[in-house]
Amino acid sequence: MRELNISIVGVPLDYGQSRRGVDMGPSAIRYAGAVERLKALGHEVCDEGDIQVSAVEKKPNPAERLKNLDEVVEANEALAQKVADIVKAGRFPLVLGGDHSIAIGTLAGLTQTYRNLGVIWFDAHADMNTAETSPSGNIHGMPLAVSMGYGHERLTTLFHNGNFIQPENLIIIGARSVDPGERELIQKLGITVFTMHEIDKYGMTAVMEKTLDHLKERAVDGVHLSLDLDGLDPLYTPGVGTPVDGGMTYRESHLALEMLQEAECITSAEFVEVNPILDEKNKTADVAVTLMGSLLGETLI
Ligand code: HAR
Ligand code: MN
Ligand code: MN
Ligand code: MN
Repeated sequence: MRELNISIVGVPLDYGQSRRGVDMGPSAIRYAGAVERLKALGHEVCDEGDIQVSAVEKKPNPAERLKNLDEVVEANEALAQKVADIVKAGRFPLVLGGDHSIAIGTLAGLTQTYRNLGVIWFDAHADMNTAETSPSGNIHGMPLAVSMGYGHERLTTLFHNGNFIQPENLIIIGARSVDPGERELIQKLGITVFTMHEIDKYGMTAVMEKTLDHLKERAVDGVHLSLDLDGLDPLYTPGVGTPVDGGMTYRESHLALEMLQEAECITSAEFVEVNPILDEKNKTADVAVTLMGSLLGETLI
């Protein structure tokens, strides 16, 4: 097993969507024992605390197409800087959300160093809307589009050097709720998506083998795992803001992450959308931490 120097960064941001509470995700994940679990695996772990998020609750402005754009930009700029510094220090960034809009900052920070980054996106959703296609105006439905250079200018230029994620380097796993505009962009860019249909049909083992082969062919210089807890079925992770039935099981998701661990390819990760207010006894944060264990070295025997 690789022994890593892990830097944990919390991002208590809930402005990328409309349900309050996901800002408590980092606390819930820490409470579920993330640091202890990773240390027990032999990693050196430094909890770097939380990115500061504006606490001002302003009234929603219906004229604004993108909800809370200023707040989302501000937090993501700070996150991008932090992640860039962690990578430059030779450490492994482990980001705790917060809603999925924080992937904008994480990826902007990573691409300061990685020139051909691979991204594995576990999610019920494609998160590939733009201001024009979004049915909600929620920025957590947009981070993948932004990271490939599509979307509101303030988001695509955030802490950026123009080094976007290549569409060929992205793999989405677990999708089952995709909007019409997202589908169009997926087809236009030729994104690899393993929906629940492919997982049902071929099994998770084959899906992960194809994922790993694809990233190898692309000769990526790093692989980021962005794991939205709503990728799992809400039976296992009820504490998320936008649950969608028919998701990955507990064992399927663990198998996937165990295979990533065996391949020793992951260079950064984030766990997002844990909402303790909607959860049952911190179950979703507990699952997040067990998944971190599988990703970072735990074996059953
Ligand atoms: N696609 C819908 C939208 O854009 C819902 C997005 C929900 N996204 C997340 N992150 N929970 O995956 O509003
Ligand atoms: Mn808040
Ligand atoms: Mn998401
Ligand atoms: Mn999602």
